[in-house]
Amino acid sequence: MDAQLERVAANRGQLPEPTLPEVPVIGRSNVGKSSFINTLTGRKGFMRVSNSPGRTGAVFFVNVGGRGYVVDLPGYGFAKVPLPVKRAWADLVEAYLARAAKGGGILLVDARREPNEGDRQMVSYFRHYGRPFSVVMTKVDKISRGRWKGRATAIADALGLGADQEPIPFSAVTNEGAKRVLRLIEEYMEQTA
Ligand SMILES: Nc1nc2c(ncn2[C@@H]2O[C@H](COP(=O)(O)OP(=O)(O)OP(=O)(O)O)[C@@H](O)[C@H]2O)c(=O)[nH]1
Ligand SMILES: [Mg+2]
Repeated sequence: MDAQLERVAANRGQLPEPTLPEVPVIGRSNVGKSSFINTLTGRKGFMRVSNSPGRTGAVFFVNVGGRGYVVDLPGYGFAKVPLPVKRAWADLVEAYLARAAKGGGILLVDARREPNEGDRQMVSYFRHYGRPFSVVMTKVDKISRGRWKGRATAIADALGLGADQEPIPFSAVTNEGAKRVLRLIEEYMEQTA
């Protein structure tokens, strides 16, 4: 994926007016959002990967070949972040999602964990704003392949996903799922409604 970091918004006032389609990448802190984007670009150091979780506190707009943006959003739910910071990030994510941008979203969920309230909130945001979305199950290299299907079903049930929304297995370590996700992003960037 041909990618350039074009803009960083640290608060709602810095969010640009929507122009091209946008594909937001969203999920719990430490779920692997930045690693996910790095895998797709084929550049390990492209987005900063946190050694300690809860580090990406801004919205990053990555221009993909002039066709649209992949957007890295702050992770939610990291306990050690002070409450005022959490509120500021939640405000930023809400302001981001309330913009009239077009394009589908990607919700990342750790293959080993049960979806939480934050994940369910994101599903309801996507539905509320009429944005199509897919769920990607990250870090599948940490569990045996034989468990993928069962985890995908459990995650889909916990999030109330439709039958056509089975979570996509993904790993930034093995590149599992990368091709499928690249196709999905292209599709989402072609969407104009
Ligand atoms: N084994 C394995 N580890 C991963 C994978 N993806 C990410 N990680 C690790 O998980 C940790 C968090 O990854 P990040 O990409 O920074 O996660 P993030 O969602 O961007 O985190 P925040 O920006 O802090 O919300 C890092 O230690 C990564 O190396 C994966 O597919 N497999
Ligand atoms: Mg990050």
